[in-house]
Amino acid sequence: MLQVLKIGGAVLTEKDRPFRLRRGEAERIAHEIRAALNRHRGMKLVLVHGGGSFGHYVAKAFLDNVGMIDVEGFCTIAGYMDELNRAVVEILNLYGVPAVSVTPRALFFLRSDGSVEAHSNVICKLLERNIVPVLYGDVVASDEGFKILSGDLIAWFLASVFKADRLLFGTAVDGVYDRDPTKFRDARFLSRLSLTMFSNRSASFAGSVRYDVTGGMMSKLSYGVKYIDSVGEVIIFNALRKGYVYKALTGGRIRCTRILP
Ligand code: IP8
Repeated sequence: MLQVLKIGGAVLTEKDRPFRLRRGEAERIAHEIRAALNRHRGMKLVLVHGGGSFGHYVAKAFLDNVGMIDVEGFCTIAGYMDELNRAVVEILNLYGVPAVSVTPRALFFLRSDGSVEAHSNVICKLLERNIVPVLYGDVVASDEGFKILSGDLIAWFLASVFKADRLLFGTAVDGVYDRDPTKFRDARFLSRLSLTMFSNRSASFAGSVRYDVTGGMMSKLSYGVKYIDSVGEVIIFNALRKGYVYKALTGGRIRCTRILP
């Protein structure tokens, strides 16, 4: 069984304080991942994490001040993402997860039409050896200079290339609502959402932060339209709820939104 788990930056970092890891959450999640690997010995797992108050914060500063990601922006954002990734991988290793960092900017190229080119074979070789590759939202070369490649897109892309049995998005909210629940008290929680039915106006998301440069929940859903047919189960759930990462990885019952073709 192969699973791709994306953990959002809002789960792993303090969204209102730049460059702050939520160490307690990262440790709990690492512990839950180890427990899930113990339960299902043959499980292959790809981890992807978001940029949170590391990558998004710095990328926004460059986009606001320079209007683009120039060479300095590329190197600076890369540095902060590496720092976050280093901390995450260290915690995973501490809890016994055989995790290694895989730097997306060394494998991925973003074309101007939004499609992705990648050397995903390397990741395949790691999975065959029971390693847990840890990728992350990153800055990458594109045919229009440098661009931000969201961890969500990486997760969809790899889940589709590897025909993953499950693609799990661990976010800081329970899933998708028909309207923003922080603004509308009658917002309805969607336990299932069909991407064919999905329209950019009908679904909204609580918890997107001011400096999120990759578009939060809306992008997460729209990236999926291209890839969903080659992925098994796709679930958006709240990774801040204790035990949910473990349950999601082991097929337990959780409050979540199931994404359907
Ligand atoms: O949080 C964005 O990744 P995401 C990464 O998965 C950067 O969208 C560098 C802002």
